[in-house]
Formats: sequence, structure tokens, C-alpha cells
Amino acid sequence: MTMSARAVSGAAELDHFYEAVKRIHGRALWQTEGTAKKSPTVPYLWKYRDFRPLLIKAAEIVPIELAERRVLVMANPGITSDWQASNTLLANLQIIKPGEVARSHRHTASALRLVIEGRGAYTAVDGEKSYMEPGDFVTTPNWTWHDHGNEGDGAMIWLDGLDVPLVQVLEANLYEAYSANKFPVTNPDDLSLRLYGAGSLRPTWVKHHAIHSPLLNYKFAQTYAALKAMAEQAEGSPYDGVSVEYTNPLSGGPALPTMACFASLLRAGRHTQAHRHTGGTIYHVIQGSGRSIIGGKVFHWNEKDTFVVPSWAWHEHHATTESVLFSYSDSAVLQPFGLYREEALQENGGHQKIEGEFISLPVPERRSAAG
Ligand code: GTQ
Repeated sequence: MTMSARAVSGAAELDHFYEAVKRIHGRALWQTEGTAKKSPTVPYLWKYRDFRPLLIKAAEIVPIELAERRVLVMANPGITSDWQASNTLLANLQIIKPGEVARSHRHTASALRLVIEGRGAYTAVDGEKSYMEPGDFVTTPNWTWHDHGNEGDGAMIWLDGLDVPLVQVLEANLYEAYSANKFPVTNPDDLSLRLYGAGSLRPTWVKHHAIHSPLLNYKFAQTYAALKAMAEQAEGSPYDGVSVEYTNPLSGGPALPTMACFASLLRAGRHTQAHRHTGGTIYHVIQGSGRSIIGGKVFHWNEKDTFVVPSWAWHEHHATTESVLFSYSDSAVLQPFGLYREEALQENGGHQKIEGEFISLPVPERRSAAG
């Protein structure tokens, strides 16, 4: 065989080899997408004013018995599965009408609620009812029985955060329906708030062995008062403003084992520095208005809007009016395994170069009576 003939047969030989590997359901590592694979999660913002009318409509036309949970999901357009806000997290809006009960079930996925509007509804967790008010952060730890009921006189809407996509990837997503609509109430209302809501005081006679927080409701009035008191004396984080984590009062760790949850106060007119970190984060605007620059694009937000910052995306915030952002992130899972990394932007005074505006789909205008 001449030299050139050998080179040609070399390429053919390699192809032949790859085919042989494929036939035994193997792949040559250097031929796979492998570590070059990019996250499909795109930065995105969902306007509450777009969702609210459809939630109200769902309450009219979809019986609670049909839906189990009357929920509209905020679906990240970069992800082909049609129901997740990020690679690991769900961000859903749930509506419940007066007199309704969303029946009891439990799942290995953890859940949280951030109350958006209305009063008089409760979440019952393992026999304890916790009544919810706007801004409250409510935990539903994994594998606890939970139902929601509205005893008020108006509809109630909240944001549900769940770690279902993460739990699915781990193939640990189990679910069970309770045999009745409501799980029996065995504890006084808001018992956990009375026992654990006083911050650093621990009731000595109560044993709590679970890894999740024993506190079911972190009241907004308390959170806001704490943020305001801190803001009077402290500058806060250059990236997140005056920012607090909702912790498990027993361990100091995250409120839920898989989701780290935060409340951040951004002062009016203040512009934070850009940074990026591993851990995809969902933000929800409790109050205020402003904009965030995510991956070079400007996202304008108002009260009750929700947006996602994918893992490792540069982001910075600019509050127009004093704002409080709620956020939750899978960083709780990354921290204990050495996967959490964070980086500050050095160039350009710590601010991203703006490449454009985020454009969400236009809201169809209501036709006026005249036209
Ligand atoms: O309230 O238990 O948005 O099980 C999705 C799944 C809420 C809930 C959601 C759920 C719930």
C-alpha cells in the first residue's frame, strides 16, 4: 500500500470504528456533545398583567375538581418541555376562589408560595393551617400532606415555586393523593409561626428532626420591617441590595433543602453591580418597579411580574422606585457539593454593555365601547 492510499483508508477506518462503537450502544467521548452542551434556559420575563385576566378566566371556566390545582405555568421558551421556568424550577400562578378546596396530596418535590393578592386562604401542611397574606413566603416541605382552602370572600392568587424538574432529572419524583379532600387538622392554626417565628428563640421542648425548616410562613410584615431596619444602617450587597435569605431557624440553612429563598430591598434610583453565579434564579417583584439587565438585555419590571436569570448569566438591577424582590434558586443544591461559583464583572465599571431590550409578546388591546 502506498502512503496516500493508507491516509484514505485511515479516515474510512475511523468511520468504520465509530460505526462499530455505535452498534454496541457506545459513543467515542471525543465525538459527543459532552461538556460543550449549553443550558437551554433563556432569560425571560412574564408580565402579571398578561396572566391575571387568564387566571380569572380559568377560575370561571375550570372547576377546581378538574384541575386539582388551578395553575398557569410560566414556561421558559428556550426549554422544549412546555412547563418549566428554568432547567430545575417551576414558577406557577395559582388561583383559588372563595369556598374552594384544592385537595390534599403530597410529593417528593418541595414547594413554596409567595402570596400575590387576596386574603382568607390557607395552606394546610401536615395538619396545620397557615393563613396567607400578600407578600408572605409559605413553605410546603417535600412529602408533607397539603391542601389549600379559601375561606375569604374574594379570589386569591399566589406564585408557586417548585423543584419538580430537578427532582425529575434525579428520577425521584413521587406523588400520592390523600383519600379525602382535606387532611385532618390536628394543630392550632399558625402553630409553627408561634413556635419558630421569633427568629433566634428556639422552643426547647419541641423536637424537629426533618431537614426542612419547621416554619411554614414567613410573614411579609416582619420581613419588610427587617429589610427597612437594615437599610437604615447598612449598604447591603453590591449585587443584590439589602438582601436576606429566608432560613431554617434551627440550622441557619436554606428554608427548603433544594431551594434557597431571598428577599431583597433595592433603593430607589440605585443601580447594582453586575455579577454571575451558578444556580438559576426566579425573581418575583413583591413591590416597586425598575429594570434588570440580564445577559446584556434590559428587562423592565413592575409589581407582581416574574423573571428568570439562568445559571451563569450576568445580571444587575436598577430600581426606579424602592423595590422588594423575592427570589428562589437551586443554589441550595449547589452549595453543599462545591458547585456554587460566583464572579463579579470587572470591565466597564461593573456594568454590562447593553445590547437591546427584552421584548415580550404584545398584550392584545381591549376594544373600546366605541370601536
Ligand atoms: O399547590 O400543591 O403549582 O402540587 C404545582 C403542583 C402547585 C400545589 C403547583 C402542585 C401545587
